[in-house]
Amino acid sequence: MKFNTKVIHAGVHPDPSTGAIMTPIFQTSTYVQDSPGEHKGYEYARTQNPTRSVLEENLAALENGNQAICYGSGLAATDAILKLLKPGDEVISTNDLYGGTYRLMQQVFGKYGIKFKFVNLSAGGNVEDHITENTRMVWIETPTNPMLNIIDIKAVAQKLHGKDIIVVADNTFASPYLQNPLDLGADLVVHSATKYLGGHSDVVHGAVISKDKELGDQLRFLQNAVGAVPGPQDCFLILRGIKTLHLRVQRSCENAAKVAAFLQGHKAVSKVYYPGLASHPHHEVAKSQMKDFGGMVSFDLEQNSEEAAVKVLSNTHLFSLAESLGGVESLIGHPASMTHASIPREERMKVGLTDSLIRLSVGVEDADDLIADLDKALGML
Ligand code: P1T
Repeated sequence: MKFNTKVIHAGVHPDPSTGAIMTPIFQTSTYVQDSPGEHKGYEYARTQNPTRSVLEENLAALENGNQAICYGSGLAATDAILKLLKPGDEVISTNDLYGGTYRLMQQVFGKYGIKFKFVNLSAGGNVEDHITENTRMVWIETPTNPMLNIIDIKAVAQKLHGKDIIVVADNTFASPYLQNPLDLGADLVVHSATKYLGGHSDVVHGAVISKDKELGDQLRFLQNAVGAVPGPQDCFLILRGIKTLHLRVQRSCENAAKVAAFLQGHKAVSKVYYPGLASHPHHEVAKSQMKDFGGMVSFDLEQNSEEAAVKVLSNTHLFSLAESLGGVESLIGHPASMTHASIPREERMKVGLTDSLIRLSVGVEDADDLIADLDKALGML
């Protein structure tokens, strides 16, 4: 089955009892058994839920994985993966990543004796320079949030081949429509399904997709043992969102390319970060591992102050000022004070995350209207 068919059909079958074409929301906490241990495959809804099972089968197919395991948020999915580790283990992570992931690693798992090294893995990266005998995981986010750096997943995975190191790729910014990290050598893919998978800014959700059965089984155990499971209604919403994933992401990419080109030619803008621009330092890597370049664009201002950024953010109307991304509507954000506020200023400045950096999630509206909205706001400077 090709991708555009999988989004609609993989794992999804009409309900056998009614013929309902949409997967029902199984709003139940438990299942009646004929006698102890004699049941229809479902015992308790933390352990199994049929709406969730359909979504998990669909997601495994979209990422070409062996199994998918769903959680109540993207960070709950990240938490589950980090729980595969034990005290003393080390993780090599990209130095430019979602602020909440950084916070979870440093402020939560750091307390349990797990050590994180945040390094520049852009393009090929020198991951091998950072490996010690305790390294057990490499955490890749690509494109990165919010600087839109690209990490060469295949190059990193090849360097780790044969070593007892789990390669994780956060595929939230690309979505499985644009990039399939398991095909490039990653062991696990993590998604904040809140974003492109859901696509309508109405649900918080997360998923991990595993290629290796043993790793998948360990995560399945953790899903039940820890219990950060999503509700069935949320699983239904993600399933419904996925049905138009290919159409939405395609339009977002087209719009983002136009917006990036406009910003590049604007005198108030000093830098545009978009992997689709030929001037992007990792454009060739992006071209080789992604189908298109995504709907996220960041840019910096000639007037490099927070006040200038706030002026722009406060004067757009179609771009709504909000955290999150990947919905049909366009959003604008200020990473330094919003999504990445938990990263110390000196750390974020090292990767170019300045006080004047602005991040856009380009939606599926008309590109001309979006550009006119930005033009007006930038004209206020
Ligand atoms: O918000 P949640 O569903 O828990 O997902 C966390 C997460 C994980 N990975 C990446 C790359 C993310 O961007 C996020 C969430 N990010 C935002 C809310 C944001 O505005 O960047």
